This record gives sequence, C-alpha cells and structure tokens, in this order.
Amino acid sequence: MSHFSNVPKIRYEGPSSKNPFSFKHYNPDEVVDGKTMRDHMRFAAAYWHVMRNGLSDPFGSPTAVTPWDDQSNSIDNALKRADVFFEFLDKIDIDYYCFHDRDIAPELNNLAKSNEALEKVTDHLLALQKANNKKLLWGTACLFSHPRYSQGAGTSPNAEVFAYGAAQVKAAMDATLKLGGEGYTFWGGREGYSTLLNTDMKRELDNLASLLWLAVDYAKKIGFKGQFYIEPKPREPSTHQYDSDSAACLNFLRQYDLLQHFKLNIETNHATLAGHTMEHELTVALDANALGSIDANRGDELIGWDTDQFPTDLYLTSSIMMKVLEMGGFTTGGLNFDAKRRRESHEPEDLFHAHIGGMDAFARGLKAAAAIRKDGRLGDFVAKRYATWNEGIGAKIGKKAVTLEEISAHVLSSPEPVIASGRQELLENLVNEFI
Ligand code: XLS
Ligand code: NI
Ligand code: NI
Repeated sequence: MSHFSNVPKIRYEGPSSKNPFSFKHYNPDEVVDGKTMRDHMRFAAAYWHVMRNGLSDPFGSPTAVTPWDDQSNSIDNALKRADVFFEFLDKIDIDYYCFHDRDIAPELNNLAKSNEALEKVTDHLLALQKANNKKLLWGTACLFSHPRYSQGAGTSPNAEVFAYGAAQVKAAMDATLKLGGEGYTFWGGREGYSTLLNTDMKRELDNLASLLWLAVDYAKKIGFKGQFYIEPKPREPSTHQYDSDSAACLNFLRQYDLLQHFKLNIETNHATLAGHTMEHELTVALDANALGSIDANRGDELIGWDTDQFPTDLYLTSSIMMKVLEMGGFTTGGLNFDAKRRRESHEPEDLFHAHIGGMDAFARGLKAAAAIRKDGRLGDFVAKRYATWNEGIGAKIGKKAVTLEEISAHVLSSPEPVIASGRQELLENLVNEFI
C-alpha cells in the first residue's frame, strides 16, 4: 500500500520542467568532474525529521499529517513507520539514511525492553535496506530527550546516568554494525552546562572523553570499521555546549588523544549559531584532515535557534561543494538532510518538495564548484597572493631556518614592503559568473 499515492517516483526532467515532482538539476547518473552526481553527494535522509518530526514549535503543537502513524509507542507502529520511510527513500531516490536509536524504535519501561524493541525494528530495517537497495550513512544514540539526560549524558554529574548513556551507545553501535552503517555520530545534545556554579567542567570533559574511548574500544571488539564523528553545535539546548564549533571539537579530540579515531560531522545551522559561516567550519575541519560528513540544512538569519531549514541557497551549496571537492570527495560521509519542513508545510507531499529543493540546490552547487575549480582563476589568485612565501625570507621562515636576528637584518636592508590588493570584490564577481 502506498502512503504517498499522489507522489510519483522523482526523476530528472531538466531545468525547463514545470513538474514540481521532478529534479530540475539533480541528475543522479550525470558525471561531473569525474564522478556521478549520486556518488559526489551521497545524499541521506534523517529518520528523525522525515518520520518523527511532528513540526511542533515552542508555541504550538504538531501539525504534520501522518495517517500511517497511530501515535502509539508500540513496536508495531515503529515497524509501520519504517515501511513508510523506505517508500519515501525509494520515491525520492535517496540512497542513505541516518537515525537515532529512539527515532526508529520506542524507548520502553527499561533498557532490556528498549533493546529488544531496537533488535526487532533493526531486523525489519535490514530487510527493507536489502529489498530497496538502501544504506545506512550513520547511526547514533539519542542521549538528550529522556529526562534522565536533562543534566547531560557523558557529562552528567551522576555516574549512573553516564552508565545508562554508555549502555545505550553500546546498543546503538550494535544496531549500526548490524545495518552496515558507514559511520557512528556523537552529537552532544546535553553535553554542556547551564551554570558554572554547579559544574565541575574538567571532570565533565574527562568523562565525555571516556565515553568516546569506550566506544572506540568497543568498535574494535565488535569489528565495527565505520567512521566515528563528532557533530559540533554551540548553545541550544545548554547555555554552553562543550562541542561548540569545529575548533573546540578538534581541541577536545587532540587533548584526549582521540583525533585519530574521529572526524567531524558539520551542520550548517550549527555553524550559524556559533557565529561562523559553514565555509569557515568546513575549512577548519578540512585543514585538520578531519572533515567527515555534513548535516545539510540552513538557519534563518532572523531566528536565533536551530531552525533546520532545507538548504536552497546556491551560494551556500556552492561553497560547501567547493570544500568537498577540495577534500577529494566524501569517503564514509555524505550530505545528510538534517532538515525539517516549516510548521506550515504539514502535508506528506511537502517532504518531497523539501528534499527535491535541497538536492537540486546541491546539484547546482556541485556544478558551480566544479566549474570554478576548472576555470582556475580563483585558485591561481590565492596561490599568487602567497607567492612571497615560496622564496627568499618567506621560504626560510616557512622552513624555520632563520633566527629573529637574521630576520631583523633582512628588514633593515630591505625597502618597505608593498602589499597587493585582496581583490575581494573582483573575486565575488568571479564567483557570480558561475552561479
Ligand atoms: C541537533 C542535531 C542532531 C544530530 C544528531 O541539532 O543536529 O539532529 O544531527 O543527533
Ligand atoms: Ni545534525
Ligand atoms: Ni541541528
């Protein structure tokens, strides 16, 4: 039985199509810069937004129309939702998905019952993956919704709560392994503080690192070869979140010797909340060789929370794809639409319009980015801008083959430096040629 009976399978029809249920730019098998679009993007859908987000906001109740969902906490309802989700994946032509343990299966009276439910649902998901040729990009444990985690999970002041969270991570890793997940994500939903008056920050960070080390060790034991990710996000929900941005995450990983085991999963709206551009966050990660995956969405400039909107801004998607191409493409990661419809877009078909828009925007971003790189003027400009580092005093400083006295002598015998224009406007115009 179809749950989206008014929606056909979405196919590429080209830019002149007026059919809203078609891709205008995302042509999965078209080769761009040596790879198909499908392989460049590795699109994923987020189970929590597609199946579990009722579209409530802090001022109002859910609006999403979900006739397939009886709103119960039953395993049967969870199994039914999985069927609907795979029909969605099939029709939208997205190959990957991501989930939290509690999105796919209910949290029941105790951990044993919850684990049992997770087993049953993941059996079903495995069958659906095989039948529909879909894959799991990453799994994660929800360590932020239940009241027990209101003061943190890995950073809880209570060791029994930490233990509960760790046990949930174990089960979520088992589930991810079983489903062939290519990654496992830690988003520290409640890993932060509301006030330092009651907080032992050093202990909390030590404990958070212990949780990650426990996961790394367990992965070896069970043969999970997927990539671990940390997903940075500042404020919301806490006053301060420890994983506030890429730089903070990298510092944390280095301090606890975890950098070899983790990469970052970077989300656009979280970059915005941190007061950075997405481009900045990606660059910080890329330079540390730690860019792993992307949660594709965008924030609203006028609203100070994680609005998780679908990415439709071509400048944004182009700058993201520039970084992805610079990295040489995704390996285990992908573009996961961690995005939800607006509360007003409550009909099931809106799920399709939302994802089609995001996929088309990334297709155009990919093409623009590939063209800018092929054109070469931007890259050449940057290379030339730093040319003084390739010879003379610059090369010596770069090699650390010079003392402060020698540098001083050099300057004393040289004319005043002449610097070239940064040409920001020219470069902005150049980028516009391609968008
Ligand atoms: C919330 C986060 C979350 C993570 C997965 O803001 O983006 O959805 O991606 O736990
Ligand atoms: Ni996210
Ligand atoms: Ni988010």
